[in-house]
Amino acid sequence: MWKQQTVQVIFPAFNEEEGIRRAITDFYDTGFVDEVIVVDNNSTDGTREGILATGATYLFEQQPGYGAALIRGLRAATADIIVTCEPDGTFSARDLIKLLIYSDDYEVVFGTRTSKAAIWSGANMGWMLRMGNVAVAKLLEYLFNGPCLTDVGCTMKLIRRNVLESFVQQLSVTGSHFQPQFMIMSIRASQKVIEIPVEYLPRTGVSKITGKLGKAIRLGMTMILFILKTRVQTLFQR
Ligand SMILES: Nc1nc2c(ncn2[C@@H]2O[C@H](COP(=O)(O)OP(=O)(O)OP(=O)(O)O)[C@@H](O)[C@H]2O)c(=O)[nH]1
Ligand SMILES: [Mg+2]
Repeated sequence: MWKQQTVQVIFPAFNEEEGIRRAITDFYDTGFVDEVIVVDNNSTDGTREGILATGATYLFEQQPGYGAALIRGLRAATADIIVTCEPDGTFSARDLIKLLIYSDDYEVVFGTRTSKAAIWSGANMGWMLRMGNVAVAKLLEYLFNGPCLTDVGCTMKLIRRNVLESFVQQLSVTGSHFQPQFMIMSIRASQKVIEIPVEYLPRTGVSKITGKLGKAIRLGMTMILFILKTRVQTLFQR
């Protein structure tokens, strides 16, 4: 609960047995979280058992993909304030408080993992990944007249339910380039969007998306094409 408003945290999880329990308890331990919802995306390790051993709500999404898991969780959300994050040890539950403080004045708060001082030693945010994220974020910012943006891959975000409800059924990107669609829809749905730095830590468990540079570059290109295509589509919508 944050100032009489309910708070839910959503985790997408694909084979995250190493970090899942700790991530769930860390968020509950902040004292502000009413419910952690974990969307298990066909995990074949002990993720399911890990979730069930905690007080978190277990959801299952059969369609593979980072976006598919997040969309399932976002559509199930009922709280006043909804926070998305990852249960892989890369985010700090303490940062929830930073997002909540901003939620007093903003409807949507994006985290950014590219602030140099907040990147921990050993975190997967080397120069290439950092600059790539900033560059693609700037493209999105300029084409959609957004707030200052420096990250297109950060899962740690906060959104108020009234804003989320205005576009949640239109979310369609089930793959790893889900975040640009979420960001574009948020910017188009609300004037009160802001990005703030969050801590970025080394991962526990195995990386599924940006752990390999080749994969990260391919994802960056997919995001650029998605942003350009969406901008062209919006020209015809007005
Ligand atoms: N790749 C992938 N991730 C999924 C899927 N379903 C849920 N996830 C979760 O989505 C989150 C993002 O995947 P990560 O492997 O952490 O990718 P990343 O955050 O880009 O990179 P690292 O954290 O550095 O490994 C994790 O919490 C995954 O467990 C899926 O089908 N595919
Ligand atoms: Mg991750």
